[in-house]
Amino acid sequence: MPMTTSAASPSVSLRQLFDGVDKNKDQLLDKAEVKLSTEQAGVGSGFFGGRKVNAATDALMDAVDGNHDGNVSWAEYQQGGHKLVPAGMKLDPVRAQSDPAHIDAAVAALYADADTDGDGTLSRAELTAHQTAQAEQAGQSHASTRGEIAAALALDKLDANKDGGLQQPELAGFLKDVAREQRSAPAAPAPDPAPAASKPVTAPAVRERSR
Ligand SMILES: [Ca+2]
Ligand SMILES: [Ca+2]
Ligand SMILES: [Ca+2]
Repeated sequence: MPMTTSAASPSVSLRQLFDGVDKNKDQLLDKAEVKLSTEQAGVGSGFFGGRKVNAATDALMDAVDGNHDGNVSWAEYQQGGHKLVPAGMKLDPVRAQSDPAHIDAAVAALYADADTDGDGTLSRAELTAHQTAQAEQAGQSHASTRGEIAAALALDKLDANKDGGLQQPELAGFLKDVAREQRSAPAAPAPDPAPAASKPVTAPAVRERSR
């Protein structure tokens, strides 16, 4: 079992992440705030910087704005925080809520895959390469851009000790906090009561067997 030696919190909490984006402190993240936070993470460098920022902003809003009203509430962030995890993690958000060891295992598996020099830290290059490969495997367009953006955001937001790399306790601690918040989140609002077009339930065809 790894020893914990540092007294300071080794990881960022979901609440800290939310508060960092909520510049006007109205307890809602609007698109402009998410965009600013994305720019500040360094996503906007390079020739297509503006487009990258817009794409990343849309993706982030889409992931966590549960009711799609253009604002992300703290409750939505609590419920959707698990969607902010690096791509390719074998993390079951339901299991994570009751099983911290599941989170540790998922983080260890990610590092086994992505920490190619094995120093226990995901560097920007390692994160970019891993996230790019994940996007490629998922058949997504602009995989290398997606990889760069994911790495920039992860390092800007989750690098609690500000050493420029992501250590396992930084990621595992954050994910455990995400799981805690999801567990304590108010239930998602009930879906629209309009009846969904119900598919006729067809009984499996009974095959008569004559003997
Ligand atoms: Ca706000
Ligand atoms: Ca490394
Ligand atoms: Ca770090």
